[in-house]
Amino acid sequence: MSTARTVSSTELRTRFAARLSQLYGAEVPAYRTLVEVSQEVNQRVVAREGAEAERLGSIDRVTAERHGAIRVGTPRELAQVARVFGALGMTPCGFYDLRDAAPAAIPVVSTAFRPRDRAELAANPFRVFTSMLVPEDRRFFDPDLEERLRRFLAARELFPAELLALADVALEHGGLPAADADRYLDLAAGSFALSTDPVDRAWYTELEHVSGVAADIGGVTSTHVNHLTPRVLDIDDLYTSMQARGIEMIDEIQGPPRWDGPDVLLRQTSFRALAEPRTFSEADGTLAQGALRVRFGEVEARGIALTPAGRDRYDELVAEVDRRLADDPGSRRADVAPQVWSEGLPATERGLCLAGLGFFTFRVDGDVAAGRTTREQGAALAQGDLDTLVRAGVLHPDPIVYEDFLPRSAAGIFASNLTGGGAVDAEQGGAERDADWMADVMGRPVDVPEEVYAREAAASLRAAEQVLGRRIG
Ligand code: OOG
Ligand code: NI
Repeated sequence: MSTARTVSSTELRTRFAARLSQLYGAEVPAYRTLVEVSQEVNQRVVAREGAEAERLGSIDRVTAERHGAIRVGTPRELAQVARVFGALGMTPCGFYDLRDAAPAAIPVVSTAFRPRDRAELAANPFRVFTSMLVPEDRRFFDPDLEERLRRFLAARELFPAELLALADVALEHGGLPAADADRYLDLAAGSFALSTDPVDRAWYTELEHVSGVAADIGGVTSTHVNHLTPRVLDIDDLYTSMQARGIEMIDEIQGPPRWDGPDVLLRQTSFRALAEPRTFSEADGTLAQGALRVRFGEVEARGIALTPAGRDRYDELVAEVDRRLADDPGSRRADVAPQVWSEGLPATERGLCLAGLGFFTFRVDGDVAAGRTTREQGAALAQGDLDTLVRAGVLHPDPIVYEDFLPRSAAGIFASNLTGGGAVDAEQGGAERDADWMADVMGRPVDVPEEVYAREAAASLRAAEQVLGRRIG
């Protein structure tokens, strides 16, 4: 009997994430070490903290969790990527402009494809940070180079037509028949493998003078996974454990510091990009062996999503840390940052919630739901506002994990892994690119991360109102 079983988008995503992990592990053996050490770290944290360790995600989710990064050259390619990942239940979320990101400008704009809903994230949280080159940007490319880049990019096909056709079927039906699913996964994973095609040395080098990322995108005829990032529960432990295995890490952990308060947003670090053998075609037509250093091993720890007010506070703290470091050149970031943070951010989850700085969902207390309220809780219910209900223990806040990215960290990781910064002409104008432009190119909306979190918080309050039988003000 033939089986007409359908493989859902969710299952396709799970299988694709596993395939990509296999592929990247075969291509970059140090990634396997990173995954191994990540798992050791996570087990240590669970042993040390018990249930607390799973507060920001079950250990099963965290163990399976990866984000990939890819880079494409044109709006057409980006629109194709949207179909390939759309088939896996991943939609664009967030717009990141890295062209003027400190500390290193990169000629790309980016979004992340990810499952939007909590349940889908829990089933498999795989996401892909996707950057697109902006050859029109005069700060990086002159008209002549832009023209040659466009011609080069227009002549390549990143994805086979069969893959795109299957993607459209999956998008329409929410999955694929089993045999098509296998084919889809083969073609999709194959599209992100490192190509063995010769790299035109002169062309690659010319682009590299502008930006290493420009060369990685526009200097080759295919795309590839740039990195595949596991999630850890203790990134400081990971960092020292990797060093202990003799793997060279970038200088710092990017993002928020280690401090005594709650983990927020995203902390990331990576091992240095490795020299990978590649074949080059030389000006005289001969082939030569060489190496490129473009792929690295990133790892991340995730914390609580911040509200726009929390995000403003975060940006202020980042600026304040930089200011103090500049004022006192002898000081160390690892000392200054925790100090600045403890002055500027509540030291508890509940404090973060009550200050309106973090995103939380709200759960009605079990006793209250069963009709057993204390006097204080009764008074809080009569008053009905969120703060009072939380303070009285009628509602328990649960943190919403930050599922997105941080441009500053992204640029920091880029920068730490590039040799030679490239040349940016700050006098020249940049091409207008924003989330609407990107949505237009892809023919689908780009979600605003903070709106996704706010909707989730609001939905939990509506559910709590149902339980309590009254409105929460
Ligand atoms: C993407 C860098 C951004 C992250 O985790 O912030 C990123 C790239 O190198 O192409 O992946
Ligand atoms: Ni990344």
